[in-house]
Amino acid sequence: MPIINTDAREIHCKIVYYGPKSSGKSSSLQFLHDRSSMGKLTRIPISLSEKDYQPIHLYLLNLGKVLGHRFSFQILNAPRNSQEEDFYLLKGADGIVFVADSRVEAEEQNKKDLEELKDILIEQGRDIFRVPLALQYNKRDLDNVMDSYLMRADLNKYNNRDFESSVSQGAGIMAPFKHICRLALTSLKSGEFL
Ligand SMILES: Nc1nc2c(ncn2[C@@H]2O[C@H](COP(=O)(O)OP(=O)(O)OP(=O)(O)O)[C@@H](O)[C@H]2O)c(=O)[nH]1
Ligand SMILES: [Mg+2]
Repeated sequence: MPIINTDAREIHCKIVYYGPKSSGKSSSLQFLHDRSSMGKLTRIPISLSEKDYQPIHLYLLNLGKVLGHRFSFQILNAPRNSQEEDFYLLKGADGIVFVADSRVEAEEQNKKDLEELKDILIEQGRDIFRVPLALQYNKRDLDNVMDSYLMRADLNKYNNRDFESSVSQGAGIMAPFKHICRLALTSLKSGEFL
């Protein structure tokens, strides 16, 4: 749910990059950061004091005024550690990009992690069919990848838009990001979360 501060006239939406270990979540965000014009997508370093916790990657995208409020997206990603950490990462997400690993050997992990995402959302009282979600099939540059129609059969169970990407080739990363931002804005404008 977006954080709306009516006094300060500010809205913050939360976008989470989620998916199996090593699928390319951090690389995707780093790519977006490197490509963002005039440093609009700012990386905020966060260090957590607990030594067992991995740092969360947080980026901020300020979009200027939307609905008369200063508007920003908070884009988060964290290495996969435990369901408990995933729970807090996903809490209140206004949009999720599920980054899948296209390699054949990652098939079961992709399916398992999508299932876990659904279960976490259920625990949070949310329905995966209604949460803005985009699928990004990453690492398409590698030789041993699944056909994308098979990945779609495995993973696109909730009627979401899906995208092929390769961070190594700098292809297909911007489209799912723009799509999820658009979906989050649409839910906000439709008043679903207000
Ligand atoms: N060939 C290829 N390698 C990629 C691609 N995207 C990421 N990688 C590599 O895959 C490895 C893991 O990428 P990360 O971005 O760290 O993956 P992650 O999803 O953030 O992983 P965790 O934080 O551990 O869950 C790195 O060595 C990347 O360089 C891609 O599209 N193609
Ligand atoms: Mg990472």
